[in-house]
Amino acid sequence: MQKLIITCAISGAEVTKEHNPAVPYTVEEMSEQAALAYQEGASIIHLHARLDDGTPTQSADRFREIMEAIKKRCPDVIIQVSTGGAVGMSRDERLQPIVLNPEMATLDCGTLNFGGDEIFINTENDIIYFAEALQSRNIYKELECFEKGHIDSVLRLVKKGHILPPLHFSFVLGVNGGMSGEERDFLFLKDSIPSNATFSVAGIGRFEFPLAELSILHGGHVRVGLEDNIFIEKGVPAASNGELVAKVVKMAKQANREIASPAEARKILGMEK
Ligand code: KMH
Ligand code: ZN
Repeated sequence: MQKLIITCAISGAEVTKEHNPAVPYTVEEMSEQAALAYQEGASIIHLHARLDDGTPTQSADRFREIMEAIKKRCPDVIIQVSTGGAVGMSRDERLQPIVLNPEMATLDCGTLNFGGDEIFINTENDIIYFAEALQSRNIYKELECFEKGHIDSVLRLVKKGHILPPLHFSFVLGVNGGMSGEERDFLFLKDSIPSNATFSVAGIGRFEFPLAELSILHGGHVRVGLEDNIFIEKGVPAASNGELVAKVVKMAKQANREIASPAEARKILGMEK
């Protein structure tokens, strides 16, 4: 089996310090949380930017500051910029950080309810627009799929030539409004992608660790982090992103799965240009 690539989603756009005080907002906090995750075994940092008061922003200047601070502490880590941003942002607002030519970025592959009145909009034309923007800059895409229909959309757009390989999927399961994160959901998605594609799984809330375990056993990769889940175990807030990563590393060891370094992750995902 391939070595395990661990992504850490350190902050997100929705979770706040009221949920867990370790959620980073400032440049210093972002780089500190990224370093803790990296030291424990994360090779990819999934990055949203926030202002010092926690407001989500897609400002390229803010991303630049955070990325430079992270690279100072962990020079070889892969930074995966979010182009999802926060619900309600326009296409071009969301795409701002790609002017920095990050190594990797997310490509959200369909619309879904996001709880309450929120809708995270990704129309077919949005997906094509984002794919072309990333591909024209040679930025590696992680295909974020929140349900099976999103995978089908990707495969249609691959056939039409809008989305180019390599295909690396992220199944984000357990969002309030998206597909649940039970074992059968995971197996259905895993079996729905081409056999030469790679995938990672991000379980939201209580699905984080059960899905991590399944992905480890089935040859997939794993994303954890405070964006997705704020507890290290039921009712116990995680002290840091590092603690969440360390728990996955322990699970991987028990399953005899080695952890990929950033260089190994680049090879596994076919990122070398
Ligand atoms: N914050 C969500 C609305 C991504 O990073 O690409 C979107 C999101 C997905 O987190
Ligand atoms: Zn995100």
